[in-house]
Amino acid sequence: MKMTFRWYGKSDPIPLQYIKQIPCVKGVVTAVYDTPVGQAWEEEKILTLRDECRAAGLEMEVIESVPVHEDIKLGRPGRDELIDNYAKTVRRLGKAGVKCICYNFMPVFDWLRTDLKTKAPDGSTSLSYNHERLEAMDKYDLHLPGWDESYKPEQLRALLDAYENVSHERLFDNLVYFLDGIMPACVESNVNMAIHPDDPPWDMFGLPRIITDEKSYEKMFAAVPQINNGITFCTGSLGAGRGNDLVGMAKKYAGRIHFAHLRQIRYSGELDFTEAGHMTENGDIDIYGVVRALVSSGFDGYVRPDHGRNIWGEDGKPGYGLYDRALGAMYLSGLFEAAEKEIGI
Ligand code: DNO
Repeated sequence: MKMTFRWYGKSDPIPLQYIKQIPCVKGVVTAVYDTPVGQAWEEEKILTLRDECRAAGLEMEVIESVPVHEDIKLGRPGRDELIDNYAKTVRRLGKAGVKCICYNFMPVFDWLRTDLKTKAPDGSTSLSYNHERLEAMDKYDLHLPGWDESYKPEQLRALLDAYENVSHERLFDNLVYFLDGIMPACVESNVNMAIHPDDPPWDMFGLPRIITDEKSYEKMFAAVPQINNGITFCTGSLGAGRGNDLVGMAKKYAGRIHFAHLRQIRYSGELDFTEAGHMTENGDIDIYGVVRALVSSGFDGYVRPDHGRNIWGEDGKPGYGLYDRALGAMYLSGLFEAAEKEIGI
């Protein structure tokens, strides 16, 4: 296991040096942020970023994310060129020492929450999701917390309309087409793809979501069996789906889990949840059980803490402040050390 920490590049208020000071952290998870989605990342930008991390004593072996262009998800005619560009980025990243790329295949939106500052009795704040509130929103006029309104209203409308005819099956076929297109580059460059589950793991605003549970993984691995086609095991995202047996999945997919986002949530309704401190006792996800299952099943990937609360007066980027994620990283490392010693690794 290698412990990592997400870093948003130069605009991140958390300096690399602070990250280096967290005793267990070996590397950062970052990205080239200024290249439009769909274009290949320039080699020079990748190397500059890597060297900046290395100068701070940190590896850059994981990228999160190389975003997938909507035209690939929609299966539009221009997709082949976009997939070629993606493959180019994969090759360049591999050459720079990157081993794992986290990405997602969620239409239009990435993760969604309805509140970014839900206050706990101890004064800390965290992200939360309320399904009724989400359902009450107008999908054409969205102001979602945490969602950088990257689309102009007309663009959003056109995009949402374009998905009207995209069923779950079609979206899945488009994922397979994409993966088939980039797998040769991944195999050659020794880069593992790690798809992030849909967050939360159910359809949103009528948009299909396809990476939600064990069935999705079975289907995806059957269609694209190469080991370079793997997953980001995000306990918070998958855990929001009450039917998901996370300990069982950690065991079953340990060899396919190239990256693990280990975080905690507490259920507040059938489809509602609030994010919490990382410890098992802080919420409803059996973090200890997941770590034990990963270790005993031979997991050898990257790990990062995820979505920290705001504590100690910090007013950090939602989910990505320093303090609580640092606590999470240390807690998780302790669990891994104990599990590994117990099993004799
Ligand atoms: C949220 C993150 C996601 C993740 C992407 C991967 O905090 O886990 O935004 O980076 O879905 O592409």
